[in-house]
Amino acid sequence: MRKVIILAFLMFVIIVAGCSPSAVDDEEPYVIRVGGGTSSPEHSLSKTWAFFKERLEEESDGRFQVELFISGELGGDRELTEAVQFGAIELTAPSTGAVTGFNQAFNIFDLPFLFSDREQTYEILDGENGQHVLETLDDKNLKGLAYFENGFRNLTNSVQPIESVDDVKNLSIRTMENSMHIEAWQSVGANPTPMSFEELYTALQQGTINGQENPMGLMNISRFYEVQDYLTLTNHIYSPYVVLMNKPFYDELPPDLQEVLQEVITEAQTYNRELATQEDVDALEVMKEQGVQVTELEQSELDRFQEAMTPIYEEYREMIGPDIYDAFLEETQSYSDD
Ligand code: TF8
Repeated sequence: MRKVIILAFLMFVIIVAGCSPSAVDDEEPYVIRVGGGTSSPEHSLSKTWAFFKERLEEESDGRFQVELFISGELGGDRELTEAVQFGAIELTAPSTGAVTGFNQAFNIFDLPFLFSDREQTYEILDGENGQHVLETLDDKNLKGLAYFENGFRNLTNSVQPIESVDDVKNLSIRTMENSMHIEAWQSVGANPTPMSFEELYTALQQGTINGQENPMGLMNISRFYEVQDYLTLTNHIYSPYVVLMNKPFYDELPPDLQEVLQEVITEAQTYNRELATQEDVDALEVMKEQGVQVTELEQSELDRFQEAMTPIYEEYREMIGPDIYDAFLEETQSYSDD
């Protein structure tokens, strides 16, 4: 309810601002309201937004003003993307898995085991193929600016160490609200329940579900180690964060400010990826210290996970768009041939 009130308030502010004469005054700063939903200011994404605010205000000599609403006060990934779409806020960075409802092409990133190496993944995301997918949002009122990092997803649960794909059977696992994620876990015999990230800790605590999967930085900062005893390093999906801006807002910026914005976003991306990479390493150590038992899987076992999830590829080719699908597979394939 609070979220609804805040959103309604923001809408009201927009309408009033739109009517006031100061909106046409060139001296007024452009205000970028950023929405976010990770659970802590210490998470790499929260730190990235703080960095972005500081750098953008500095580089634009105050012509941009950035306001942060990044503690989940405006909702989760889906609500925030909607809020950007209709202009209640200007900027957010959801996981790609949360954006497929806005454009099916975004399923490409969440194909299980598509990406395995960070540097190569960055090249693909920042290169022609990744940028092309951003453009598919143009007619959805969304301007895709860049990819930040959520990270490689790993599996935790509170029942037993997962040492083989057979151990996953009947695990009741929370997934993102995304059909591909649901099918991936069904294909290995688990019992997936989609729910928003905001509800996850409580659901694990109350035992409504007994497993979840996320990048380690996020699970650690969310203190999942308090309610999960076993971590298995599956790296089954790489979740990029896609940086989305309200398109009319972006289009109306003077060209020099669009340029400053792009430059600072690129700077923030580099900063974010360095932080997220280190956070992944540190998070594993903290979780071990907190008593989480960590299982590394034999390659043969990872192959079994991968094999079971393979039918998803063909199934989603049409939905993603054969051109995008083929181009990504060709590029990832060219890396694995090296
Ligand atoms: C998920 C995602 C989310 C993130 C977070 C809100 O599992 O990984 O947790 O996008 O920033 O829902």
